[in-house]
Amino acid sequence: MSQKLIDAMADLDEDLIVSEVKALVEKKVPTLEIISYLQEGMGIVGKRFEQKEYFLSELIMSAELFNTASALLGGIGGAASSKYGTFVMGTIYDDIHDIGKNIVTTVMSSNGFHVVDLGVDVPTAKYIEAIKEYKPKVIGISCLLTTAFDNVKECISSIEAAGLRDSVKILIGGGPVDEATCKYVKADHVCRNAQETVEYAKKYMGV
Ligand code: B12
Repeated sequence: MSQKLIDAMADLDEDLIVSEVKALVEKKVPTLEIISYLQEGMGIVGKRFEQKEYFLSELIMSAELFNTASALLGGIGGAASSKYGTFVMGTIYDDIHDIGKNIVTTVMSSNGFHVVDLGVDVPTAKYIEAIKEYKPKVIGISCLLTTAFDNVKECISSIEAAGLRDSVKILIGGGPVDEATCKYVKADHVCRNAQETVEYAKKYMGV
């Protein structure tokens, strides 16, 4: 547990983030554990933003600091080879958050999945095209904005209307997404982090 890193991220203290990440890497703390501290710090940044203690500039800065810290971690996970099936992933339309999505795609590909990353602000048509083209057994939709929950719901019901719903399991994730959201948008499962995504994707792909 590194309260120091959580606090440094929450306080947007770049020097402390860099030195603490380096110290944890030196101590061979697992990369995903270090990411979880950064994520917890980001959660506090979000709360301070909500309470108007931080403004948009701080949100932007937090994203930059997260990227700086990630760069110190090098490749996340192990060797990349695609021994399992294809995983299609994107951030739903109207939403441009991509830090969590990028962690999930990197960890999935380093765990042996072939990942097709559709990017951010992804329209429904692009998901449908990708399902037809790559025939994945599992897809992922990232959503960080409660205002975009209806977009996820629309996307999933359009996938169903296109006759493709039975062919894919749909995982969702992102800060405010929970079990109730999962039920509301009619996804199959909500994952809290990248490791859980690997586990569920394996389960759904039967590996
Ligand atoms: C950084 C950040 C930004 C950056 C994003 C930069 C980027 N390149 O992504 C910038 C500054 C651009 C930004 C903009 C905005 N943001 Co913002 N942002 C954040 C912040 C602080 C951190 C998000 C983050 O990266 N977390 C770290 C990652 C690692 O965590 P994660 O995304 O949850 O991902 C993990 C898991 O959830 C899971 N996961 C994620 N996705 C998926 C998908 C699948 C399929 C699976 C299985 C798992 C999975 O695995 C990941 C790894 O463990 C959050 C606060 C928070 N607590 O989340 C606010 C937050 C999400 N933002 C918010 C808001 C309001 C906005 C803006 C509307 C602000 C504005 N007024 O303009 C805009 C919206 C822009 C848009 N159209 O998308 C609100 C949303 C509130 C709400 N109820 O919807 C939050 C919650 C802040 C707050 N508390 O008010 N933001």
